[in-house]
Amino acid sequence: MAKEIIDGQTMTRALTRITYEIIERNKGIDDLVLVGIKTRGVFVAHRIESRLKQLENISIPVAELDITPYRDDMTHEEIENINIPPLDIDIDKKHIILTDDVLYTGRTIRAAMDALMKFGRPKKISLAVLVDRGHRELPIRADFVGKNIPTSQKEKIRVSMKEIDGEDKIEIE
Ligand code: 3GP
Ligand code: 5GP
Ligand code: MG
Repeated sequence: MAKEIIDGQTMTRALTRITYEIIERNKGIDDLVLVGIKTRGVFVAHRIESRLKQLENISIPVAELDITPYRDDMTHEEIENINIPPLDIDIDKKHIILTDDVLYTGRTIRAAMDALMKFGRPKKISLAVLVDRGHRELPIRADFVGKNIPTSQKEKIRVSMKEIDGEDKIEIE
């Protein structure tokens, strides 16, 4: 049984707020780069990018990080040792904003940061997520959070986004 906790309009507002927070906390947006973690983290990145264009008329690059193609079949140990394909943009001296749909244990973000460090030397890495569901197993936190949704380990957050699911909503099941 799934219960809707965030509708499309609320998701849109949360992404707009995150975009304003990014603008506020970055005096120079020049060296910003958005890196979305596949799959839905990439859509989160593109939505922030298009709002930045609307609100401030600035264009920043968006790259995709393919960390978890078969994540559901992997153990945490395997996740920490996978080979991640390189990005198609230069991240040296850039301020990277990593984006994902759901933050849970933090292991995916750790793997993402390890990969980024191998690809170059970013000036700074920040993290933006649509949902923080708690249960961290590493000292990782998000700088920008759409909504904190406390969950039990057994619960699952189902994120739907227009780009692949036809509508925007977040459910808990
Ligand atoms: P995403 O690629 O858009 O993030 O991991 C594959 C998909 O399964 C993810 O989509 C995610 O939304 C969904 N998912 C739901 N619950 C879980 C979970 O507990 N762990 C992982 N890894 N994925 C989950
Ligand atoms: P972590 O590595 O922090 O445990 O998990 C983060 C990744 O796993 C995210 O990319 C996210 O897609 C997925 N994930 C973990 N828990 C959930 C959940 O409850 N719902 C969804 N949609 N994704 C989850
Ligand atoms: Mg994800």
